[in-house]
Amino acid sequence: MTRRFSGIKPSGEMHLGNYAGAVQRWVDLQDDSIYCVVDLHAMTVPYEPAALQADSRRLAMLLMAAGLDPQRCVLFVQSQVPVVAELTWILNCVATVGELRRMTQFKDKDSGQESVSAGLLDYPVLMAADILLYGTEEVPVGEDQIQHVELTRDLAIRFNHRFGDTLVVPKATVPPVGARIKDLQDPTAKMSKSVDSPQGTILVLDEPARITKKIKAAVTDSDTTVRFDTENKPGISNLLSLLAAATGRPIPDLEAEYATGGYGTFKAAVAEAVVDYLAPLREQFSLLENEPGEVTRLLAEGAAKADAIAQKTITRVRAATGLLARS
Ligand code: ATP
Ligand code: LTN
Repeated sequence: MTRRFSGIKPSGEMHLGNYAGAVQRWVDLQDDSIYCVVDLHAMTVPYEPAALQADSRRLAMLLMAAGLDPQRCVLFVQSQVPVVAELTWILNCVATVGELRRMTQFKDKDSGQESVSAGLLDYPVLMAADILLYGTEEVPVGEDQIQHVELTRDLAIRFNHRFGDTLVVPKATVPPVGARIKDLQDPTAKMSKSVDSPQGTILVLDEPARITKKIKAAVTDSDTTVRFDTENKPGISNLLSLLAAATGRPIPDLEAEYATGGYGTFKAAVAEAVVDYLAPLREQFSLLENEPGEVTRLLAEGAAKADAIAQKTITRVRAATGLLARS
C-alpha cells in the first residue's frame, strides 16, 4: 500500500472547488491515507482564535460527512499532534532563507504587505514536517502546491545526505487538468476561500435555493451554444466542469446533450445536479452536528493514531541529528 498524506486549511468554509477538486479524491483514496486539518498553517495570517477552533472542528466534520471514514484512514487536526512543531524546528535548520523566499505562494502573499509573520515564510517547512513525519510516499495536492512538495523532497534528500538515510522522499500527485473549479462571477479566477466573492463561490453547505440562485446568476457570454472552450467561453466551460464533477459524466457527452437547448435550460440542469451532488454531504453533516461528543472522540482517536506514527519518525530524527534521547 502507498502511504498518502494531505492537508486542508481551516480558513473559511469548504467550497465546491475544494470538494470536487480535492476532497472527493481523498475519499476515493482513503485506505492507508492520512488527512489533516492544518490549523497551525491557518495561524500564519491574521485570524480570530475562537473562529479557528470552531472552523477546525467544522472542517473535520465536513471531511467525515464527505465520506472520510475514521475506520479506514487517519483523520486528525494538525495541532493535536504537537511533535510536528519539533520536526519543523529541526527542518528549519536544514532549509535556507533563500529557498523559502523563492516560494511563489510566499511572494504572492508577502507582496504589498507592510509586514508578514515569520510563520508565513516558514509555512512550507511546516508543510514539509507534516509530510515527512508520517513517512509519506504520495501527496495528493492541487497544482499550486507542487512547489512546496518539491521543496519537501529537497529537504528530505538534504537531511538524508547530512544525517544518514532517515526520511522517506515523497512525491506529489496532481489531479488531471480541468479539475480546477472557477469563480462563478469571474470564471478566469479559481473558486477560492480567501477571495471575497460570495456570489461566485458555492459553499458545500449552502441551501439548495442559494446554490440555484448563484448558478443561475453565473457569468456566461452573449453566444448561445454550450461548448467547452476555456479560452473563449470560460463561464460556460466552468459550468460544464461543474456538471461533469457533479454527475461523473464526461464533458463531450454533456456538450452533446445541452449544445442547443439554450443557457437557461443548461443552467437549470447544472443547478439541479449540484444540489443533488451536495445533498448527502449536508445530510451527514447535520447528523454529526447532533453528536459533538462523538466528533471529539473520533478526532482524539485520529490524533492518537497519527501520533504513534510520528513518534517513530521523531525518535529516528532525534538520534540522527545528535539530540539526546528523551528519558
Ligand atoms: P484559498 O482559496 O485560501 O487559496 P483553497 O480554497 O485553495 O484556499 P486549501 O485549503 O488551500 O483551500 O486547499 C485545499 C485543497 O483544495 C487543495 O488541494 C487545493 O488544490 C484544492 N482546491 C482549492 N480550490 C480549488 C478549486 N477552485 N478547484 C479545484 N480544487 C481546488
Ligand atoms: N499548503 C496546503 C495545505 C497543506 C498540505 C500539507 C497539503 C498543509 N500541509 C501537507 C499536503 C500535505 C494548501 O494550501 N493546500
